[in-house]
Amino acid sequence: MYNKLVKQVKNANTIALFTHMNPDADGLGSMVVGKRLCQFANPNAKVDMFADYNEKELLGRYRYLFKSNSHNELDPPNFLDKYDLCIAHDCANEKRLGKYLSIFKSGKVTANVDHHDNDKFALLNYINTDASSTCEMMYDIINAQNIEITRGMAAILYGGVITDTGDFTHNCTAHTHEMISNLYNIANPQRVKEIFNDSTPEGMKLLRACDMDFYFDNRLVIIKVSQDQIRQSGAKMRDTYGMSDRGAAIRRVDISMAFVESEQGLWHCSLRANGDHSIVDLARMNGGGHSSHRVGAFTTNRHPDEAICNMLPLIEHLFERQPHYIGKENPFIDDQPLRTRE
Ligand SMILES: [Mn+2]
Repeated sequence: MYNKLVKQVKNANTIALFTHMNPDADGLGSMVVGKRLCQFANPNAKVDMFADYNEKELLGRYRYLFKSNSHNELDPPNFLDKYDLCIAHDCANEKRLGKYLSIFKSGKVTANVDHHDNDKFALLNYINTDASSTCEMMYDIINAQNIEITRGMAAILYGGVITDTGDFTHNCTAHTHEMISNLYNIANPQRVKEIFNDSTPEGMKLLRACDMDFYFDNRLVIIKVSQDQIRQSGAKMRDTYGMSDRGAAIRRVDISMAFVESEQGLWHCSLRANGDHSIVDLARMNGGGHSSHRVGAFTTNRHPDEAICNMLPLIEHLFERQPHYIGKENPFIDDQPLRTRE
């Protein structure tokens, strides 16, 4: 399936790798693994990595993904105007490339590896919306190429999956768990979790300080985090990651929305749905995207209250069409007699 891409890597003298702006563990991780794969397939190629990020934010746990714990490997000063091959990782659309979009577009050949509902903005598009993460797709590429997974790569792939799935709470399939089972003993999962641990004292203060409101008999939770609240708690933007997962973990909640104000005054909303509920239409009506019916996001310049007002009729309709999920089945009890395997 990835043969065309591998052929392009082998033929390219210069390769540029990209991930989305303000990248996360999956975006950066899949790109770093991508670099190792490119260097293996084509040892003579020049391979550069680009990510449009806010320096302050990234100078945290993500530095571990790079040699000598620094981001020096990113955004090289001596980059080229044109690359033979440009590959985007974990980018749902070309806007997500931020200030590096023009370099990406300069590529003689462009490629796109992603697990979101994707615009297919490249020449070669590898989109798998069933994958938990782009790291899961990199794992499939590694296997398709019959390459042995190193300790470092295993840790990166493991980290990408746990962060993109909220510690295996959403977007996981049997294949995801199969991959994790193959990585687990080589990845040092305990240390990976320590590095990507989301909780800080300031983050917990922020959780206490932010607005959290419940509607529709607790079926909808809306969390709002303003820049003032972030500042007053001494928290960082990364302390706001995973807020929507926290909302979705609350009993009776069908849909969780977390609005976080950016330093530029925009509001980024991440959406989560439980059961068979879907956030797809809510993300779409606000010009956002989704990686599954349970996970999506959008960014708006309107105040959350205004955005919420606009969404209320649709939310009401969603809840009317689909009542609150109350499981009747007891998954722990069965009547099957035991027997030995054939
Ligand atoms: Mn991802």
